[in-house]
Amino acid sequence: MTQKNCILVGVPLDCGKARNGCLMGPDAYRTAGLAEALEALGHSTQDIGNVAPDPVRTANAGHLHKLAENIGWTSALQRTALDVAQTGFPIFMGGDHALAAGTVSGMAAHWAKQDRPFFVLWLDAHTDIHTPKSTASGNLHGTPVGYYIGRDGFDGFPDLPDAVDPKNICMIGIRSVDPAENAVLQNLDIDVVDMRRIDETGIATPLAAFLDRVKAANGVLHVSLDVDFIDPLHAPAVGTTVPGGATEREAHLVMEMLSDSGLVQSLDLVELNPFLDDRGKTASLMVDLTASLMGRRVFDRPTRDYSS
Ligand code: 6HN
Ligand code: MN
Ligand code: MN
Ligand code: MN
Repeated sequence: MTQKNCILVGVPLDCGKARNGCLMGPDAYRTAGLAEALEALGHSTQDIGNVAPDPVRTANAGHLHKLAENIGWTSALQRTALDVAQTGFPIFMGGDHALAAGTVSGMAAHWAKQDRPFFVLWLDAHTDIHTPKSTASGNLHGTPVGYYIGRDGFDGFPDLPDAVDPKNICMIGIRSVDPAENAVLQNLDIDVVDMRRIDETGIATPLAAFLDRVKAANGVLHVSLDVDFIDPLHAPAVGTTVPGGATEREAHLVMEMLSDSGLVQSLDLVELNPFLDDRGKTASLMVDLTASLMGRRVFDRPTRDYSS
């Protein structure tokens, strides 16, 4: 992989759900040696510290958990993404998945200005496509996809500069979908690769097909990696564990194929709750997966062509 200027952005956002702890995520990545791992691969790194949310007051949150704080983070992160994307490869160290409303919409706006088609790979047990109106839990970390594709119901949130086309989204690892999410997904062209499909075809086949589409469109790719994509056996430090997830090797293979593709331009690391970790093993795994994405290899082997 070509050498990148990695911009590490700390996002101690913890308001997307009730259980606290994701605010410690950025420091857990620092402690686990994310910058050092990237530098060992020849990349330059710049840790710009932690972002803070814009101050927002909103009445009428209803059953929504910390609505105003979520809105303040979305505007601050949209701005930050637009800003840092100009100088390097942003790595957003979360923070819970509510941060993706700001990071993904900001990256989409950045690439729209360059006239490049923008694609998203969503690695998660969940589809996170609720709106503030459809969420039953009231937890806004279940809504970022709904926001950045431009669904209605995000009253009070910043206007969406450039919506992401659902056709340009692939979700892999899916195994927990709420009824309202299932209903809206029936009418959208998002490629939802659930665990059953991974069992049936292996994880490389649907990923290779998606990467071919990105390449054919001369597109760029943002990756949003939720800790719960991985099986809780390997990655226990997350509040929303769902059994039956990707194995450690499946997760590495995804990252290695992404690295080979050269298409990825930005990354979210989300939902790490260090308070729930087992001697830092989840934080370390997330750092190792990022290293695989950024070019780390166990062995110099010829690149395999997965296209059919
Ligand atoms: N995540 N669908 C559930 C809800 O509360 O809306 C879970 C959301 C999980 C959020 O994966 O980042
Ligand atoms: Mn909270
Ligand atoms: Mn998620
Ligand atoms: Mn999830």
